This record gives sequence, C-alpha cells and structure tokens, in this order.
Amino acid sequence: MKTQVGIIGGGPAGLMLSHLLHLQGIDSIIIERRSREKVEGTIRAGVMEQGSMELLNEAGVGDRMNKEGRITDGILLRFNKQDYRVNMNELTGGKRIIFYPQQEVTKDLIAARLEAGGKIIYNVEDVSLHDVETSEPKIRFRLDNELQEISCDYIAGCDGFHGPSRPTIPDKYKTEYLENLPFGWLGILVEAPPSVEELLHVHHERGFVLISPRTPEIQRMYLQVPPDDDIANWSDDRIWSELRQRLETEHDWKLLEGPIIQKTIIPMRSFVCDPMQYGRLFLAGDSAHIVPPTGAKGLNLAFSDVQVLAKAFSNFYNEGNKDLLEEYSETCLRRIWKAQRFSIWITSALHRYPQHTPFNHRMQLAELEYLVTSQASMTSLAENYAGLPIEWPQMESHKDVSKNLVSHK
Ligand code: FAS
Ligand code: PHB
Repeated sequence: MKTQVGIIGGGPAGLMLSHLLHLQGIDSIIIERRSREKVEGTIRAGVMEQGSMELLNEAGVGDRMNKEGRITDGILLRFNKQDYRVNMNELTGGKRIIFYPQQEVTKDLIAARLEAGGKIIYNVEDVSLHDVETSEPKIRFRLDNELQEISCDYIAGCDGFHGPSRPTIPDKYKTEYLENLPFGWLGILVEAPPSVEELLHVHHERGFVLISPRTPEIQRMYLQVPPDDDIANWSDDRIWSELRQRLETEHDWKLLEGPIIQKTIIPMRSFVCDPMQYGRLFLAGDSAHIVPPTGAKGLNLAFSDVQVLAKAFSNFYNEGNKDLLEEYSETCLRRIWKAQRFSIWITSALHRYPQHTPFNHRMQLAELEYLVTSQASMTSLAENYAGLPIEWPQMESHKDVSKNLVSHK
C-alpha cells in the first residue's frame, strides 16, 4: 500500500488528522490495533475547550456535538464547605467549554472518515516503523496473520503513550520529561441526574473530588486516591460515603446518587517528549505528552497538535513550503508546556499531597481564597481552562514575550 501520510493510531488525534488532511486533498491511511467497537467504547475525556469545538465545526464534524453537547460558561470551586463560581465566558471575553464525551467525538470522526471514503484498518498487530530518516518511510504490520506494508512520505505517530512511534526516536535524539504524581483518580460513571450544572472542583482535607455533569442521565465523578490503590478496595458504598464526606457544604446542596456503571483508577502523571519529530516521523497527542486530567487538557492538546500538523502538511503539499513542518515540534511544545504548567498548578492547588504539612494545607487555602477574590487570578484560571491559543510561528502573541523583555543596555 502507498499513501502520503501513514497514521498509526485511530484515536481522536489520528482520526482528526486524517480528516483535516482529507479536507486539504491529502491522502492518508490509519492503522489501529483495536477493533472499531473497542475504540468507540473508550470512556475518557468529557470536556472540550472552545478551540476544539471550533475545530470540529470547521472540519464539518460538529453537528451532533452542537445538538447533544452542553456548553457552559463557568466552573465551580468548593473549599471550606463554600462554593465559588468562575465565569470563564465573562473573564475571557466569550470563551466557553462544552460537555461532549470523547467516545462520541470518536464515533463522529470515524463516521466522517468512512463517509468520505477514508481508509481505517482495524485489528492490526506487530506494528513497526522503518526508514523514518529516509524520504520513503514504511509502516509494517500484521493483519489476519498476513504481513502488510505501507510506504508513505510521512508517518504520524498518533498511537498514544504506549504505542511504537515514540520509541522509534533514538534516545540520543530526544528528551523525555516525566513527573509521576503521588496520587491517582478513582473515576466513576453514574446513572443519575446532574447534582451541579457546571464542573465542580472540590478541595477537602480528605482529598480532591471532581463532579463532571456529562449528560442529563450520566454523571462522571472522580475522587483522589493513593497512586497504587486497588479498585477492589472500593465498594460502591465506600465510594458514596467518601464522596458525601468530601462534598459536605454549609448550604443545602445534595449529591444525587445512582447506580455506578463503571469505575476505574487512573494514574496521574505529566510527561513530555522533546522533540515531537524525527526525520519523517511526527508525534501527536498522547504519544508525545500526558497531562494530569485536572483541567481537562488531554484531548484538547491532541487536537491542537493535529491542527498544527495538518496545516504543516498542507503548506508542504499545496504550496511546497516546509517551514511549518520544520517548526512543528517547537510550535506545539510552546502550548504543551503551558498546558502542563496549568494542569500541575490546578492539581497542586486542589489535591492533598502525602507529604503535606498543616502549613501546606493553609497555603493551599490561601491560594484558593486569593483565586476567588482576585480578578487577575480568576482570569488566569478562566483563560487556561477555556484554552490558550496555538502560538503559530511569526504570530504576534508569540512575539509578546519579547515585547515584555527588559534590555538593560
Ligand atoms: P489515544 O490513546 O486516545 O489513541 C491512541 C490510539 O492508538 C488508540 O486507539 C490505540 O488503540 C492505538 N494504538 C496504540 N498502539 C498501537 C499500535 N501498536 N498500532 C496501532 N494502533 C495503536 N482527558 C481529559 O481531558 N479528561 C479526562 O477525563 C480524561 N480521562 C482519561 C482517562 C484515561 C484512562 C486516559 C488514558 C486518558 C484520559 N484523558 C482524559 C486523556 C485523553 O483524553 C487523551 O488525551 C486522548 O485520548 C489522547 O488522544 P490520542 O492522542 O488520540 O491517544
Ligand atoms: C471529565 O468530564 O472527564 C473531566 C472534566 C474535567 C476535568 C477532567 C475530567 O478537569
């Protein structure tokens, strides 16, 4: 098989990239390790930034999102048993977020690809990358026990954190930054009506809680647990008792409970691979970076990566201009490190760290009290939650940093 861009991984990054390339008249083939059903059934992110909403609409894949998704203007913070609201829409001059589950986004993208005649090969095995330093890289894999090969101009590694693409970059050409956090999240899906209208982030001495009102019928709730905890330790009763304690308030608010239909524990870490390109191989999404889910940046970063990569391939194939391809990694990493900064900041403001002293606990409360009383601090939270812009090369905002530089000549 031959194509222009060979894409490894049929998750949100790979699918969106393939569709954006299609809209620019560029051919691609996606190979995916799992079945279509498994990919469409993967429960992960629930919230998208303004920029991701706009990208889905620009790509002509936003209809169901616009009908079934729920846009909200603000987020809620609870500490010392009191609730505070941060109005993102007001503080950012119109930016908002939308509740629309990742699995629905994936279904819409797969449908759009197949409707447009896109090629997605599911259930592949033994995927390997070859000759990525040459002008004709190849992807080899097994399908129904038959060895197959795709030769292409470029390979996009959209195969997540555990995929084969990133390890293809020799260690001496990359730096991997890793920060494991000393806790995890126990995530549950609950069949119940929403207890809140907007995302509720809770600081409590027993640990963090997040309530994400996904749909009128299904709620997503997360509570902080030890990093190596076992889900077998968490009966539904224990989960509800812990949530009730951490969600206690001074006002008459009640947590609406219901059957727990799914529960898992996810590790919390920050990871960045620099560079995100090597020869004719380009990494996008979780294959190049992982953020702690506090702040909901994972899926949104995957989309901004492929937005840059699709533009770079379009500049090359349609205008013969390789500049953005050469600046792909730098361009994405500018936004990725800022998202890491925000994700770690909001995580450290709201989670209990095992080594925390009473002084640290008071400092967290001071941070939160400052946050809800300072317009500047609330605006910073709002603009980061709603999503920072992509810093395209030569873009004004990218030059802002230099404008604030003080030269002591
Ligand atoms: P993905 O991991 O989604 O997709 C990669 C694809 O590559 C997969 O389909 C995989 O099967 C395929 N693949 C892997 N190896 C392959 C191989 N050898 N050959 C072919 N294909 C291969 N973000 C939030 O904002 N909020 C959340 O609540 C949230 N929850 C999360 C929960 C979990 C358990 C995880 C892991 C992540 C969560 N995230 C969340 C982050 C998540 O949304 C990711 O950022 C997003 O899925 C990234 O998309 P991709 O880069 O496409 O990677
Ligand atoms: C989710 O809905 O899964 C979600 C929302 C916001 C977050 C993290 C996860 O910060």
